[in-house]
Amino acid sequence: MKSLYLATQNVHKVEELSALLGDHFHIHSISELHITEDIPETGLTLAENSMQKARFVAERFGVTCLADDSGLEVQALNGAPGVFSARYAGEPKNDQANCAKLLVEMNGIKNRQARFVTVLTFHENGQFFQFEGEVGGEIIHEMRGQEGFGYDPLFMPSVESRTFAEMSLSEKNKIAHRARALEKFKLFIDESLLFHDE
Ligand code: ITT
Repeated sequence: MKSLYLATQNVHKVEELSALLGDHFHIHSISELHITEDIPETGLTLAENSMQKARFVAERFGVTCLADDSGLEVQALNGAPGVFSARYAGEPKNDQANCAKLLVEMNGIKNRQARFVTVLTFHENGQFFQFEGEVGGEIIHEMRGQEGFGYDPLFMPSVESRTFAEMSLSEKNKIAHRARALEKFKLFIDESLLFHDE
C-alpha cells in the first residue's frame, strides 16, 4: 500500500482523514518527518493555504502528501470567519474562544445560515491536485455536544437536529465537508494512472 503523509498538525483532522483513507493508503503523521511546528498559512483563500501546506511538506521531503485547509463561512458575517477560522479569536488557536466569539458576533442575527468548506491538496511526484467539499447548515444559539472539534458544537447541518459535536465520527464523516472532498479525492485515485503501475 502507498504511503501518504498528512500535512497537518491538527490531530482531529488526522483522525477524520485516517478513518476515511486507511483502506487506500498507509497513513503517516508529519511528526515522523520531525515537523513539529504549525505549517505556515499566509494565503487569502482556503485553496492558497491548502497548496502552501502541501508544498511545505512536498518541497522539503518529496513525499506523497495530503494537506487540508478548512473554514466556516457564515452568510450574515459576509463569509467570516472563513480563511481565518482557526484564529478567529486571536493567537494562540483556541476552539472554545472561537466559538464564544462567533456566538457574540451572531447575537441578535436572524439569518444563521453557514457552510463548512474544505480544500484538500494532494501531492505526488511533483504534481499537485485540489479537491473541494462543503456542507451547509446553521449556527445554533448555544454550544451542544462533546465530539469533534472547532465549531462543531455550534454547527447543525441541514436536515439534521443534532450538531456535528453530537454525532459520532462515522456519522459526521457521512456528510461533512472534509468527507465530501475526500470522496472526490478517492474517485480521483481510483481512476488515476498514478496508482495503476504499483
Ligand atoms: P493545520 O493547518 O495544521 O491543518 P488547523 O487547525 O490550523 O490545522 P485550518 O487552518 O484548516 O487547520 O483551520 C481550520 C479551522 O476551522 C479549525 O481550527 C476549526 O476551528 C475550523 N474547522 C475546520 N474543519 C472543521 C470541522 O470539521 N469541524 C469544526 N471546525 C472545523
